[in-house]
Amino acid sequence: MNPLKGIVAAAAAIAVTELLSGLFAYRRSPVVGIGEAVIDATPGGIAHAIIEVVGKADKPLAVTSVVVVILAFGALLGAFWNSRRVLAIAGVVAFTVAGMLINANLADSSSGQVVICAFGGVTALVVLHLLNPSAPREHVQGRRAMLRNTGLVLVGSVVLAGVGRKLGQARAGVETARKKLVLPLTKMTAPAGADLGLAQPWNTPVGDFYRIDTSLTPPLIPPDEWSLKIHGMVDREMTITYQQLIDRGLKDAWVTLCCVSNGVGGDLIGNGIWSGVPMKDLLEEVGIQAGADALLSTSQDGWTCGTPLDVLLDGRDALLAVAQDGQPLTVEHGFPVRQVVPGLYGYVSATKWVVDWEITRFADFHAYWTDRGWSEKGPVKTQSRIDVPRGKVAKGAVKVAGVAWAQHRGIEKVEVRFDQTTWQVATLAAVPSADTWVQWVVDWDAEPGDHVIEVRATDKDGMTQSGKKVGTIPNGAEGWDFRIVTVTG
Ligand SMILES: Nc1nc2c(c(=O)[nH]1)N[C@H]1C(S)=C(S)[C@@H](COP(=O)(O)O)O[C@H]1N2
Ligand SMILES: [Mo]
Repeated sequence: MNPLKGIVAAAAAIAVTELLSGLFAYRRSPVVGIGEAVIDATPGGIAHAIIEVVGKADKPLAVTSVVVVILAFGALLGAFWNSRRVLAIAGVVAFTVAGMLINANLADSSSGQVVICAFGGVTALVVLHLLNPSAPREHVQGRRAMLRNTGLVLVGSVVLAGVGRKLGQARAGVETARKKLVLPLTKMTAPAGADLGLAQPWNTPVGDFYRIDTSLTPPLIPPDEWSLKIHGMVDREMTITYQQLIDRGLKDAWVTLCCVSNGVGGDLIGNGIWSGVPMKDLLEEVGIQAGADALLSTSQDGWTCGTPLDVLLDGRDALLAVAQDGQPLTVEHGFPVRQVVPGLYGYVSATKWVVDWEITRFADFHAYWTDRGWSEKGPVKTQSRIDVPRGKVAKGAVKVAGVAWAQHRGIEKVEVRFDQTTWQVATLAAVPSADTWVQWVVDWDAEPGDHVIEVRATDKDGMTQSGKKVGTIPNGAEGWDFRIVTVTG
């Protein structure tokens, strides 16, 4: 009886993880993630032999094996749940942690996926507890009821897992459509001399790119169902489809995107090459009427932002982007179409999953974040960050390096000072334009002891960052980034 309860608890755990993965539109559920890890870890020769036998079924086979192992482990733990409770609980915890670690180490894992594993572990414990009566009297009376409950949990698990799988198919469908796209894209690498190789990569890998949005589950839009409606204070309304957008030809631009919520020294910033259609071209085509000063863009999930029209029309690389780093956008970063506007914080410019443009006036609307205490306009503030060293270093020659940004104005100069003495000018790496961050480096002859390193940047308008600290709300943080470094003798 008890091994059966263990199997049911394991099934319930799997069901919960499947359901949550489906609900939140994760690329894959924890069980599928473990299956993929198993495939990856299988030595090439063996994997090849298996594929020869089972053909394309290698993935379902791996996933089924993972399910069987989890259920078997459940049976084992269920068997000694009553006799060796602590050991059984420890077993569930260990198994859950292992699942979390495997999922956390997948190439494109997300923290949500890892959290879902934990929910699975908790579910297993709860079900084992509920199905095992603590008092012997209850045990005698409730045998029948217990059998029924076990059956109910099992049936419920199968239903929930099915619902989760079904929901997950929506994500899978969009992923397949994304993979099938053939866009006229050329893979570009960072311009020569931009990456000093000392700190974070100059070109942020898509998988490491910060993600900020209000959606619990990202919109899933097949490209052939996407269109953008342009209306409001225009001479000619227009609706453009994905194919029409692509057919206009794509322009590539290196642009550093950052979030207004990025505190001094923070990492809500990333740089990449974006490909898309200049927003200016579309705006000129619809004919903007006199008096309009804003583009109110809306995403498929109803998020809104207001962008000044003059910025969109001044010739900078404001793009209706379909690709990042030579690949169609990922679902999380706005697939199939998003905006990227150099020089403005994301909350006033970078609408992901954009489907509607209204040409209007700032006086006539509030957008998502301007309704919640953030400024109507959000030009990026000049900022700099120290990336290395961190913590302890050995005395002698040390490279102090980081990044600075003032998108669309450009960085003129970066200065560093040690222990609040005089500022010294850093060496700047190359940049393709004023729209990206720039890496900087200073050579330091580190003496033993604790040292404070501070950085400040000056933009091409001649504005030098002030040391005065300002918080992120309402329009971006200010102040110098600093590091306290211990130099050992
Ligand atoms: N639809 C939608 N687009 C959005 C947001 C959002 O919440 N919903 N957040 C914005 C904010 S605040 C930022 S900083 C950028 C972040 O883009 P990323 O997640 O691709 O880095 O997206 C912007 N676009
Ligand atoms: Mo943001």
